[in-house]
Amino acid sequence: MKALVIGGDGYCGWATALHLSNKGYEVAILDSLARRHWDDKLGAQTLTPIASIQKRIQRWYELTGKKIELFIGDITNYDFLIKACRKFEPESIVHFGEQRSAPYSMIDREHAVFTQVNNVVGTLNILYAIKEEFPDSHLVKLGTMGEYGTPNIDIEEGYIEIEHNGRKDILPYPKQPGSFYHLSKVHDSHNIHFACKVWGIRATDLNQGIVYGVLTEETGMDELLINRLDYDGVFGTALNRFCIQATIGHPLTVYGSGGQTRGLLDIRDTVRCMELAIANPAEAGKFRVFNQFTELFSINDLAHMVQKAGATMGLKVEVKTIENPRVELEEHYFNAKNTKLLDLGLQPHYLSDSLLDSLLNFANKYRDRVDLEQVLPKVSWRR
Ligand code: NAD
Ligand code: USQ
Repeated sequence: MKALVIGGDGYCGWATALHLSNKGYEVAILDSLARRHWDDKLGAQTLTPIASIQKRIQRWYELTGKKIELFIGDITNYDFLIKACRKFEPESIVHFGEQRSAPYSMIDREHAVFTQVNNVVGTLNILYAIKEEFPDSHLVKLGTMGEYGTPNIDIEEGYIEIEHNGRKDILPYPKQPGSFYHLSKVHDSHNIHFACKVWGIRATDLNQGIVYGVLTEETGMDELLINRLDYDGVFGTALNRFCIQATIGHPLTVYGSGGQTRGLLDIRDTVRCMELAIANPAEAGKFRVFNQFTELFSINDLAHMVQKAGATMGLKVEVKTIENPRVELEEHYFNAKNTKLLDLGLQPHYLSDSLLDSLLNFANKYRDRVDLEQVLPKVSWRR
């Protein structure tokens, strides 16, 4: 089976490309390398030193004898995308290739417009490439749990049965996203759903929660294969940031009251979910939605778990509440379903078991690379 991993130089994409290659898939990576450029412009670097994509792929080949083809270019350029697809002839298209930071999308008008054009146009081009020349290939697209927002009812997997004025229907679950980035994912979902309906495309939308950790079986094989670990106020996500803050003695930055609750998963489960989605493709014409997370935690839960795990390493970790730069509910109901991937065979890693191995130990090893200027948030939703 041939899998094209779009965004394969990024955090989830790199780990997934290696995992699929290890499992015997023929893999190609397509990436514009834009993320490295955005980091440079922000003056922020991943905590772990990552090699060039060419060196990473070469090292993988030396270690395993498995080849990964590379296409460098931007999927908003249809001509480039279709040529890469013609050359590789993918059976699965795994799409991670988007601007994925909520704060980045809220910097100003320019970044909001860029995020939505990059994400929505890129996905639309993929849908056209599938429709025009690869109608049987399966699109596996990364969505986000943040598409749903924080409604005061249970969150289903993509669809909800609604009874209204005596009639019933199963409809897309209502969306209340919290940033222009999260909104771009909602727009993608609508476009994919429509394309499935009118062209008979097969697609799976994986509404992923917040991913944590550095280590997978494959990225842990060699220092040159190491994955990125972002800790800055723009691309760093809550738990990854907390672990790095803990190792440098910076108080953990809980935004607001810390009652915000989210779905989370270990990067080792991300790669396994991708494998499961590809191995069990959606039917033609079907827009399938899975919620991809393994556990629910509030931000306060995460901070206290890091504090506790830090203590076992001799770290004295302080938790500090700072003014919330975002506009979001800080105390709310949150109960989301996540049974579809478990039914396909996912066996989750649990945070309580992996906090040290997959995160705090890495954070500690590379802590000299932390740029203190990047730790506090600078982007505000209100400005
Ligand atoms: P990342 O920034 O590390 O990787 C994204 C990659 O896509 C980068 O290498 C970038 O260069 C590439 N890219 C972006 N736009 C492109 C374009 N137009 N053409 C070609 N390549 C392009 O992000 P990530 O954390 O790996 O996230 C991957 C996907 O998973 C995103 O769609 C994101 O929304 C989703 N996701 C991530 C998380 C998380 O916690 N990291 C959680 C839920 C969902
Ligand atoms: N938060 C803190 N302190 C921090 C950083 C974040 O309290 O130092 C809070 C935020 O206010 C928010 C929550 O933690 O309430 C999550 O923020 P985050 O930056 O960890 O995650 P988010 O912005 O939602 O985005 C990340 C990924 C995105 C993905 C999303 C999944 O960057 O690509 O779509 O997680 S989800 O959160 O389920 O929508």
